[in-house]
Amino acid sequence: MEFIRVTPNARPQVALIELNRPKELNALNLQLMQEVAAALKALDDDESVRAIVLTGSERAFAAGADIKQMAGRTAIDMLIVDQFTVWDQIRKTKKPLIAAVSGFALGGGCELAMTCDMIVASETAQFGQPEIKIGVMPGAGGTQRLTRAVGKARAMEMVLTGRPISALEAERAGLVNRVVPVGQFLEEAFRLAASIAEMSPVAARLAKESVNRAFETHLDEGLHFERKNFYLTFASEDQKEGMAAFVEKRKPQFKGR
Ligand code: CO8
Repeated sequence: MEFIRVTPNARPQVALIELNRPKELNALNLQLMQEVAAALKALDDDESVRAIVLTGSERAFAAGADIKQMAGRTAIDMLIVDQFTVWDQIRKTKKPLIAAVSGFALGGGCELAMTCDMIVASETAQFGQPEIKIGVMPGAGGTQRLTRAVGKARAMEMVLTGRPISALEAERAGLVNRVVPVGQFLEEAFRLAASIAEMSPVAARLAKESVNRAFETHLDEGLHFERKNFYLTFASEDQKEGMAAFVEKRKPQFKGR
């Protein structure tokens, strides 16, 4: 891996992926995105990992897609490179994925954070879709995920003016889970990940799928999907263990089976 660092057990059962292209503020070139997708796939397959944290540096989560790599491309070059396949792979990660964001999360960087399941932000984080300033528009889900997260009025303003919002604005708008001092954002993300890692991995996977379904379908279909996944949790040993532990007044030991 050239542009990322992967630590499978950064904390017990919690993996860390760090974007590591500091000179370019973690600009997302195709190779970096391919590395992230490959790392997520490997961590998804690793039974010792139950939750994943994705972070950048204190200065920048990521300042967007790599403008220098894209500048000379034609539409057909973009079509042939088809960089969104790799974004689709990232979106399909089964384990809970938390973005720990400090500094710039702009353009593709904001879109990458929003592709994660939750966002923990440092006070210095800023979220924006500045593509309009360079004559393009968001292309990796920005117009869709941002609008769902912060509503039409705010999303329109961000996408049409390119103005970023602060971490606190993002928290108030429902884009991020919590904002903490800059020295604590990664630890806070680990804490959140660790609290999920204690749960049944089977239930976490089915619950994540079900929450995501809420963005893709109407209520009746979503409720139906949820019900099937709910029934499926009763096929797991973890359901037996979780409920037995409650009755016996002890802490459950979930195995992911
Ligand atoms: N691409 C390439 N290089 C970048 C990028 C970027 N997005 N952002 C910063 N860099 C580079 C700079 O060119 C500079 O390199 P060098 O030292 O060689 O000149 C280095 O990083 C440091 O940057 P600055 O000197 O500009 O640092 P400042 O602190 O002055 O400014 C900013 C920081 C405000 C973040 C500024 O760098 C900036 O505005 N960057 C561009 C932000 C942007 O427009 N992002 C959107 C890009 S387009 C996009 O994301 C489209 C996504 C759609 C699909 C995704 C498909 C992959």
